[in-house]
Amino acid sequence: VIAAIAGGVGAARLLRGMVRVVPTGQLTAIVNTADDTVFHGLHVSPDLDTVTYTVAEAIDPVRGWGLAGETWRAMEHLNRFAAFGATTWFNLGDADLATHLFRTDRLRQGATLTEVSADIAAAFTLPLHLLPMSNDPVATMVMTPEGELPFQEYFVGRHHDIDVSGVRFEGIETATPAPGVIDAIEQAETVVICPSNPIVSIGPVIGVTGVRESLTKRRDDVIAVSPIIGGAALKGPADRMLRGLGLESSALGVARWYADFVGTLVIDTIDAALADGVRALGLRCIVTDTIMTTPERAAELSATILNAHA
Ligand code: FO1
Repeated sequence: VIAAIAGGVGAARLLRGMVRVVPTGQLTAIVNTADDTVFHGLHVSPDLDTVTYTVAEAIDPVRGWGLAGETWRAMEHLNRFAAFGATTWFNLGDADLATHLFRTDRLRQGATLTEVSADIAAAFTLPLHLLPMSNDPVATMVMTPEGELPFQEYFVGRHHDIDVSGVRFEGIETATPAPGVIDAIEQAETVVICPSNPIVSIGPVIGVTGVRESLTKRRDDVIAVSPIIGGAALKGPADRMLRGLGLESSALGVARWYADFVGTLVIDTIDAALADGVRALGLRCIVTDTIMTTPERAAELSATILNAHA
């Protein structure tokens, strides 16, 4: 059994490969929910949906979020209400709306996010267990020169094109792990930390009560993939965020950030020169191609990760 700690696009691409090398039902993805928010009264869970749609081969390949072949009629009509305060900067496609209607309705009826996520995963016939990190609300808040912004206002509203000097996760102190999260970590042969933003994607999951401790106990069996390649993030603001928080934007910076609870770091061939520095921090280091241009490449990377630990 394998457990994976996941954020959005990078994690989703690795998981799409991992389901090709791990038998059905033997993989549990524990997904960040601190990006979750409410728009138009609908509960949006971007990372859960990005993982679901990607593993289901239903994701829009260009945007990296939302469904392929999407239409936007509801959003176009929403513009009529822009002058009356409707939120028009965050886009929910017509088909994506169905996921949001279902999730929101179920939550309002009293289902937990764990239950709804399992139903959505089943509806998309995902061959993995999809777990939110917590059923309690956690909200990433980003400190910028213009004050503190909720995560989606920073990421989508401001195109993450604004300096970040701090990050906090509202609600994290009291958030308990969703059912199955700690068990998955404790029982997995290998725990994989996906190549997601270490601060705002992996950070909240690690911050949920007990998660960091249970990883630290299994440190030898925890393998992380660096999301920083050649000093930069492939997608998103992870590199600028690390620097904004006074950390080094490199695979070595990631190694330092993860050293307490990660036993092995996978870094890209481009960063081969950093391997000795990673090892000097007391981590094992695997150097390989980590850029997942195709699902086949993601499957190869998954096999490398899992064999490294077998
Ligand atoms: N990202 C955007 O850049 N613009 C959007 O309008 C947008 C809408 C959206 C709707 C549903 C969803 O699941 C994700 C969506 N995303 C959008 C992506 C997402 O908000 C971010 O990429 C993640 O939160 C960062 O991991």
